[in-house]
Amino acid sequence: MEKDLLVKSINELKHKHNAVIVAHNYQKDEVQEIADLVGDSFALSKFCANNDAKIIVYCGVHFMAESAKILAPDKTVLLPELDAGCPMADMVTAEALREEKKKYPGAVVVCYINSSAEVKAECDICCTSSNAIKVVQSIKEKEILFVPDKNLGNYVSQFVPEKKVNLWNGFCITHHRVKLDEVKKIKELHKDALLLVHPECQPEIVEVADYVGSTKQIIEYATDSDCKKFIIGTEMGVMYTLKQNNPDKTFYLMSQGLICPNMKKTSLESVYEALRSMKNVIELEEDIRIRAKRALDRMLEIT
Ligand code: CIZ
Ligand code: SF4
Repeated sequence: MEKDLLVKSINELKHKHNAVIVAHNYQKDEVQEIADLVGDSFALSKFCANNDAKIIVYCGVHFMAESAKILAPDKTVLLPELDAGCPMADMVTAEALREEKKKYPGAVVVCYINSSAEVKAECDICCTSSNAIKVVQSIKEKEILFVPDKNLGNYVSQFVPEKKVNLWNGFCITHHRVKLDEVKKIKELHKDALLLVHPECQPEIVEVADYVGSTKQIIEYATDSDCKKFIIGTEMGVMYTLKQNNPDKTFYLMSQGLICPNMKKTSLESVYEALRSMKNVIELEEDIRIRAKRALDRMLEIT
């Protein structure tokens, strides 16, 4: 089907079924274009929970659609590409985490939102890359087990030097593969640009950044800044909103490797197909959902 016709058909189906389409900041441009809301995983989940739609088409990866289902259990959540997963989230399973927890009795278990509902159900408190520092600072206990992102965990541990932060050995393959050499080169090439990076990058990259933040924070920082040039150290999908919001500014991607293949699986065709067939429904066991929601609710209490 031609793009215009596809977009028209998607919109017709959306109205017919009382559906909304949400797209993560890392989705393809054409998917972001048709979404009712573009944002980070937590903003999208909250939006899903707080509107009247019956059907949510979640353009993102599996753990994100699960987060929407955790917060909006009465809605039908569709993931257009059911095998769009997050390799980092897959680096920890509930079973492996139960074993690891035995080594750290008394430690508060913090899980990055990039984790499955089953893993969240094993944790005390959840965090996003926007609020991870606040979350670890809110913890009274002296010891933390942080899963699954060792880079984000390492970054936030600097803000709680009085605590022992044990890290799970997980990472985002997309952010982790960026090398310091290429970052130095692009900085050299654009000396007047600010370097904004995601905390999923390796520590030596975070160290040379002018600003460290989540997708939302990077977009807000660049939009509010008086500077006109930025090197962007997160997945290339954020370029869409950055350019949209700031036509007078220039953005360079920190590395051409900053592309998440799972995020790019969703297409207009798969969105159309999800709405047409009502397939790819996200289901969660109620017990898991309630325990996972507890970790999300505890995060909400302090942010
Ligand atoms: O929580 C999200 O959406 C992710 C994975 C990244 C971010 O920085 O927004
Ligand atoms: Fe997972 Fe990294 Fe892709 Fe985000 S960019 S979904 S953390 S693999």
